[in-house]
Amino acid sequence: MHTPEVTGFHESRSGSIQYVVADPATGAAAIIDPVMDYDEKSGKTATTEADRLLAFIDEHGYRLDWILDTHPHADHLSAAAYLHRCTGVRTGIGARITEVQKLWQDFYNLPALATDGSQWNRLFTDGETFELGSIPVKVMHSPGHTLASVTYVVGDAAFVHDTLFMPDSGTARADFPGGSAEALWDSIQAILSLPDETRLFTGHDYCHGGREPRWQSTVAEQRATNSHMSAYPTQQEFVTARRARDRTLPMPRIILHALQVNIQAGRLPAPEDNGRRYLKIPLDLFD
Ligand SMILES: N[C@@H](CCC(=O)N[C@@H](CS)C(=O)NCC(=O)O)C(=O)O
Ligand SMILES: [Fe+2]
Repeated sequence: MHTPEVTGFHESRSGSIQYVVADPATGAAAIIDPVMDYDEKSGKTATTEADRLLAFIDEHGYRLDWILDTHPHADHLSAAAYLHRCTGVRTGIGARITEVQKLWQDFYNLPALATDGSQWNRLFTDGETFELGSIPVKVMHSPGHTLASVTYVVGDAAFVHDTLFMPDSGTARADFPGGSAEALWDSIQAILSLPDETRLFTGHDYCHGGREPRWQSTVAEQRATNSHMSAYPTQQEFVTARRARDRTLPMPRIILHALQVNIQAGRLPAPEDNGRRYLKIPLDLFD
Protein backbone atom coordinates (compact mmCIF):
# COMPACT_ATOMS: atom_id res chain seq x y z
CA MET A 1 0.00 0.00 0.00
CA HIS A 2 1.35 3.45 -0.93
CA THR A 3 1.60 6.03 1.85
CA PRO A 4 1.67 9.51 0.33
CA GLU A 5 2.84 12.57 2.27
CA VAL A 6 -0.19 14.73 3.04
CA THR A 7 -0.14 18.30 4.33
CA GLY A 8 -3.33 20.20 5.14
CA PHE A 9 -3.63 23.99 5.07
CA HIS A 10 -6.60 25.33 7.03
CA GLU A 11 -8.14 28.49 5.58
CA SER A 12 -9.76 30.20 8.53
CA ARG A 13 -12.24 32.44 6.68
CA SER A 14 -14.23 29.47 5.31
CA GLY A 15 -12.90 26.66 7.51
CA SER A 16 -11.72 24.88 4.34
CA ILE A 17 -8.78 22.51 4.25
CA GLN A 18 -6.53 22.69 1.19
CA TYR A 19 -4.17 19.77 0.65
CA VAL A 20 -0.82 19.04 -0.89
CA VAL A 21 -0.44 15.29 -1.39
CA ALA A 22 2.87 13.97 -2.64
CA ASP A 23 4.42 10.68 -3.74
CA PRO A 24 7.64 10.33 -1.70
CA ALA A 25 9.16 8.05 -4.38
CA THR A 26 8.97 10.55 -7.26
CA GLY A 27 8.14 13.91 -5.66
CA ALA A 28 4.99 14.20 -7.81
CA ALA A 29 2.42 16.33 -5.99
CA ALA A 30 -1.24 17.26 -6.30
CA ILE A 31 -3.01 20.25 -4.83
CA ILE A 32 -6.55 19.45 -3.72
CA ASP A 33 -9.20 22.14 -3.13
CA PRO A 34 -7.10 25.34 -3.28
CA VAL A 35 -8.81 28.50 -2.02
CA MET A 36 -8.71 31.94 -3.66
CA ASP A 37 -8.81 34.67 -0.98
CA TYR A 38 -12.00 36.69 -1.33
CA ASP A 39 -13.53 39.33 0.91
CA GLU A 40 -17.18 39.69 -0.05
CA LYS A 41 -17.54 42.98 1.80
CA SER A 42 -14.93 44.82 -0.26
CA GLY A 43 -14.94 42.55 -3.34
CA LYS A 44 -11.16 42.14 -2.91
CA THR A 45 -9.55 38.95 -4.27
CA ALA A 46 -6.00 37.78 -3.57
CA THR A 47 -3.85 34.69 -3.97
CA THR A 48 -2.11 34.45 -0.60
CA GLU A 49 -3.47 30.96 0.13
CA ALA A 50 -2.62 29.55 -3.31
CA ASP A 51 0.84 31.13 -3.24
CA ARG A 52 1.44 29.50 0.16
CA LEU A 53 0.74 26.09 -1.45
CA LEU A 54 3.16 26.79 -4.32
CA ALA A 55 5.87 27.96 -1.88
CA PHE A 56 5.41 24.77 0.18
CA ILE A 57 5.75 22.61 -2.94
CA ASP A 58 8.88 24.50 -3.92
CA GLU A 59 10.46 24.25 -0.45
CA HIS A 60 9.90 20.50 -0.38
CA GLY A 61 11.28 19.94 -3.87
CA TYR A 62 7.99 18.46 -5.04
CA ARG A 63 6.89 18.65 -8.68
CA LEU A 64 3.27 19.79 -9.09
CA ASP A 65 1.44 17.34 -11.35
CA TRP A 66 -2.29 17.87 -10.69
CA ILE A 67 -4.61 20.66 -9.51
CA LEU A 68 -7.80 18.99 -8.27
CA ASP A 69 -11.13 19.98 -6.83
CA THR A 70 -13.40 17.55 -4.99
CA HIS A 71 -16.59 19.48 -5.83
CA PRO A 72 -17.90 22.88 -6.92
CA HIS A 73 -17.59 24.71 -3.59
CA ALA A 74 -20.35 26.90 -2.20
CA ASP A 75 -18.42 28.72 0.51
CA HIS A 76 -15.21 29.87 -1.21
CA LEU A 77 -13.75 30.57 -4.65
CA SER A 78 -11.49 27.86 -6.09
CA ALA A 79 -7.92 28.90 -6.91
CA ALA A 80 -7.58 26.14 -9.54
CA ALA A 81 -7.63 28.53 -12.53
CA TYR A 82 -5.07 30.83 -10.92
CA LEU A 83 -2.75 27.90 -10.15
CA HIS A 84 -3.17 26.53 -13.67
CA ARG A 85 -2.31 29.96 -15.11
CA CYS A 86 0.84 30.19 -12.93
CA THR A 87 2.13 26.68 -13.51
CA GLY A 88 0.51 25.25 -16.67
CA VAL A 89 -0.32 22.13 -14.60
CA ARG A 90 -3.47 20.18 -15.51
CA THR A 91 -6.73 20.56 -13.59
CA GLY A 92 -9.37 17.93 -12.82
CA ILE A 93 -12.79 17.44 -11.20
CA GLY A 94 -15.61 14.85 -11.26
CA ALA A 95 -17.37 14.37 -14.61
CA ARG A 96 -20.78 15.22 -13.15
CA ILE A 97 -19.64 18.86 -12.97
CA THR A 98 -21.43 19.21 -16.32
CA GLU A 99 -24.78 18.61 -14.57
CA VAL A 100 -23.95 21.25 -11.96
CA GLN A 101 -22.93 23.66 -14.73
CA LYS A 102 -26.34 23.17 -16.37
CA LEU A 103 -28.20 23.78 -13.10
CA TRP A 104 -26.38 26.99 -12.33
CA GLN A 105 -26.30 28.18 -15.96
CA ASP A 106 -30.02 28.41 -15.62
CA PHE A 107 -29.96 30.11 -12.18
CA TYR A 108 -27.44 32.73 -13.34
CA ASN A 109 -28.90 33.04 -16.85
CA LEU A 110 -25.54 32.48 -18.55
CA PRO A 111 -26.52 31.13 -22.01
CA ALA A 112 -22.95 31.43 -23.33
CA LEU A 113 -21.46 29.26 -20.56
CA ALA A 114 -19.92 26.03 -21.88
CA THR A 115 -21.53 23.21 -19.91
CA ASP A 116 -19.32 20.40 -21.19
CA GLY A 117 -16.68 20.71 -18.45
CA SER A 118 -14.16 22.03 -20.98
CA GLN A 119 -12.90 24.55 -18.38
CA TRP A 120 -10.93 21.63 -16.80
CA ASN A 121 -8.23 19.49 -18.42
CA ARG A 122 -9.65 16.24 -17.07
CA LEU A 123 -13.11 15.07 -15.96
CA PHE A 124 -13.01 11.89 -13.87
CA THR A 125 -15.65 9.21 -14.21
CA ASP A 126 -16.68 6.98 -11.29
CA GLY A 127 -14.06 4.30 -10.58
CA GLU A 128 -11.47 5.81 -12.95
CA THR A 129 -7.80 5.75 -11.93
CA PHE A 130 -4.95 8.09 -12.76
CA GLU A 131 -1.34 8.36 -11.63
CA LEU A 132 0.30 10.62 -9.08
CA GLY A 133 3.94 9.70 -9.74
CA SER A 134 4.11 6.01 -8.85
CA ILE A 135 0.79 6.03 -6.93
CA PRO A 136 -2.48 5.06 -8.62
CA VAL A 137 -5.29 7.41 -7.59
CA LYS A 138 -8.81 6.02 -7.65
CA VAL A 139 -11.72 8.40 -8.12
CA MET A 140 -14.97 7.47 -6.36
CA HIS A 141 -18.02 9.55 -7.18
CA SER A 142 -19.46 10.64 -3.80
CA PRO A 143 -22.63 12.63 -4.58
CA GLY A 144 -24.92 13.97 -1.86
CA HIS A 145 -23.37 17.24 -0.66
CA THR A 146 -23.26 18.16 -4.37
CA LEU A 147 -24.06 16.17 -7.50
CA ALA A 148 -20.48 16.32 -8.72
CA SER A 149 -18.62 15.47 -5.49
CA VAL A 150 -15.78 12.96 -5.73
CA THR A 151 -13.38 11.28 -3.30
CA TYR A 152 -9.76 10.87 -4.38
CA VAL A 153 -8.22 7.69 -2.93
CA VAL A 154 -4.44 8.11 -3.08
CA GLY A 155 -2.83 4.97 -1.64
CA ASP A 156 -3.90 4.80 2.03
CA ALA A 157 -5.24 8.40 1.99
CA ALA A 158 -8.78 9.33 0.95
CA PHE A 159 -9.79 12.95 0.38
CA VAL A 160 -13.44 12.80 1.36
CA HIS A 161 -14.18 16.56 1.21
CA ASP A 162 -17.69 17.39 2.45
CA THR A 163 -19.10 13.94 3.28
CA LEU A 164 -17.78 13.03 6.72
CA PHE A 165 -16.34 15.83 8.84
CA MET A 166 -14.27 15.09 11.96
CA PRO A 167 -16.13 12.56 14.15
CA ASP A 168 -17.31 15.21 16.65
CA SER A 169 -18.78 17.33 13.80
CA GLY A 170 -20.60 14.57 11.92
CA THR A 171 -21.40 15.04 8.25
CA ALA A 172 -21.85 17.70 5.57
CA ARG A 173 -25.13 19.28 4.57
CA ALA A 174 -27.03 17.96 1.55
CA ASP A 175 -29.48 20.76 0.72
CA PHE A 176 -27.71 22.69 -2.05
CA PRO A 177 -29.28 22.48 -5.53
CA GLY A 178 -28.56 18.95 -6.75
CA GLY A 179 -27.77 17.74 -3.21
CA SER A 180 -29.38 14.63 -1.72
CA ALA A 181 -29.30 13.23 1.82
CA GLU A 182 -30.01 9.71 0.48
CA ALA A 183 -27.08 9.92 -1.91
CA LEU A 184 -24.87 11.33 0.85
CA TRP A 185 -25.64 8.29 3.02
CA ASP A 186 -24.69 5.93 0.16
CA SER A 187 -21.48 7.86 -0.50
CA ILE A 188 -20.52 7.73 3.18
CA GLN A 189 -21.17 3.97 3.29
CA ALA A 190 -18.79 3.52 0.33
CA ILE A 191 -16.11 5.58 2.12
CA LEU A 192 -16.60 3.57 5.33
CA SER A 193 -16.09 0.38 3.30
CA LEU A 194 -12.48 1.36 2.57
CA PRO A 195 -9.90 -0.51 4.73
CA ASP A 196 -10.10 0.41 8.46
CA GLU A 197 -6.66 2.05 8.54
CA THR A 198 -7.38 4.35 5.54
CA ARG A 199 -6.53 7.93 6.47
CA LEU A 200 -9.50 10.22 5.80
CA PHE A 201 -8.90 13.90 5.06
CA THR A 202 -11.99 16.09 5.33
CA GLY A 203 -12.80 19.24 3.34
CA HIS A 204 -13.81 21.49 6.24
CA ASP A 205 -13.41 21.84 9.94
CA TYR A 206 -15.60 24.23 11.89
CA CYS A 207 -13.67 23.75 15.18
CA HIS A 208 -16.41 21.97 17.11
CA GLY A 209 -16.75 23.32 20.68
CA GLY A 210 -13.98 25.87 20.03
CA ARG A 211 -11.19 23.26 19.71
CA GLU A 212 -8.22 23.72 17.36
CA PRO A 213 -8.84 22.83 13.68
CA ARG A 214 -8.36 19.14 12.81
CA TRP A 215 -8.85 17.33 9.52
CA GLN A 216 -7.47 13.80 9.69
CA SER A 217 -9.23 10.65 10.92
CA THR A 218 -9.41 7.00 9.87
CA VAL A 219 -12.20 4.76 8.63
CA ALA A 220 -12.08 2.80 11.92
CA GLU A 221 -12.35 5.99 13.99
CA GLN A 222 -15.25 7.32 11.91
CA ARG A 223 -17.10 3.99 12.07
CA ALA A 224 -16.75 3.93 15.86
CA THR A 225 -17.33 7.58 16.77
CA ASN A 226 -18.83 9.76 14.02
CA SER A 227 -21.53 11.69 15.88
CA HIS A 228 -24.09 11.61 13.04
CA MET A 229 -23.41 8.09 11.82
CA SER A 230 -23.67 6.63 15.33
CA ALA A 231 -26.79 8.63 16.26
CA TYR A 232 -28.57 7.73 12.99
CA PRO A 233 -27.53 4.17 12.11
CA THR A 234 -30.04 3.59 9.28
CA GLN A 235 -30.42 5.48 6.02
CA GLN A 236 -33.95 6.50 6.92
CA GLU A 237 -32.96 7.94 10.31
CA PHE A 238 -29.95 9.67 8.78
CA VAL A 239 -31.98 11.24 5.96
CA THR A 240 -34.68 12.48 8.36
CA ALA A 241 -32.11 14.00 10.74
CA ARG A 242 -29.96 15.45 7.94
CA ARG A 243 -32.99 17.12 6.31
CA ALA A 244 -34.18 18.52 9.66
CA ARG A 245 -30.75 19.99 10.39
CA ASP A 246 -30.34 21.35 6.87
CA ARG A 247 -33.62 23.26 7.21
CA THR A 248 -32.01 25.22 10.09
CA LEU A 249 -28.83 26.17 8.20
CA PRO A 250 -28.64 29.50 6.37
CA MET A 251 -27.13 29.41 2.88
CA PRO A 252 -23.34 29.85 2.97
CA ARG A 253 -22.48 33.54 3.02
CA ILE A 254 -20.96 33.60 -0.46
CA ILE A 255 -22.72 30.72 -2.26
CA LEU A 256 -24.06 33.05 -4.98
CA HIS A 257 -20.64 34.64 -5.43
CA ALA A 258 -18.79 31.33 -5.46
CA LEU A 259 -20.75 29.05 -7.78
CA GLN A 260 -20.48 31.28 -10.87
CA VAL A 261 -16.69 31.14 -10.48
CA ASN A 262 -16.40 27.51 -9.40
CA ILE A 263 -18.48 26.11 -12.30
CA GLN A 264 -15.77 27.66 -14.48
CA ALA A 265 -12.84 25.99 -12.67
CA GLY A 266 -12.19 29.13 -10.58
CA ARG A 267 -12.07 31.57 -13.52
CA LEU A 268 -13.30 35.03 -12.62
CA PRO A 269 -15.80 36.63 -15.03
CA ALA A 270 -14.15 38.36 -18.00
CA PRO A 271 -13.46 42.08 -17.51
CA GLU A 272 -16.10 44.44 -18.94
CA ASP A 273 -15.23 47.31 -21.33
CA ASN A 274 -13.95 49.40 -18.42
CA GLY A 275 -11.47 46.68 -17.49
CA ARG A 276 -13.29 45.70 -14.27
CA ARG A 277 -14.74 42.28 -13.45
CA TYR A 278 -18.22 41.88 -11.94
CA LEU A 279 -20.05 39.04 -10.21
CA LYS A 280 -23.75 38.44 -10.84
CA ILE A 281 -26.20 37.82 -7.97
CA PRO A 282 -29.61 36.26 -8.73
CA LEU A 283 -32.29 37.64 -6.41
CA ASP A 284 -34.96 35.47 -4.75
CA LEU A 285 -33.38 32.23 -5.90
CA PHE A 286 -33.60 30.60 -2.46
CA ASP A 287 -36.46 30.76 0.05
N1 LIG B 1 -21.28 29.46 7.84
C1 LIG B 1 -20.64 28.90 6.68
C2 LIG B 1 -21.40 27.64 6.31
C3 LIG B 1 -20.76 26.90 5.21
C4 LIG B 1 -21.47 25.59 4.86
O1 LIG B 1 -22.69 25.51 4.68
N2 LIG B 1 -20.63 24.54 4.73
C5 LIG B 1 -21.03 23.27 4.20
C6 LIG B 1 -19.86 22.69 3.44
S1 LIG B 1 -19.56 23.64 1.97
C7 LIG B 1 -21.51 22.31 5.28
O2 LIG B 1 -21.65 21.12 5.00
N3 LIG B 1 -21.80 22.77 6.49
C8 LIG B 1 -22.29 21.91 7.51
C9 LIG B 1 -22.77 22.67 8.69
O3 LIG B 1 -22.65 23.91 8.68
O4 LIG B 1 -23.25 22.01 9.61
C10 LIG B 1 -20.65 29.94 5.55
O5 LIG B 1 -21.51 30.84 5.57
O6 LIG B 1 -19.82 29.85 4.66
FE1 LIG C 1 -18.76 22.05 0.18
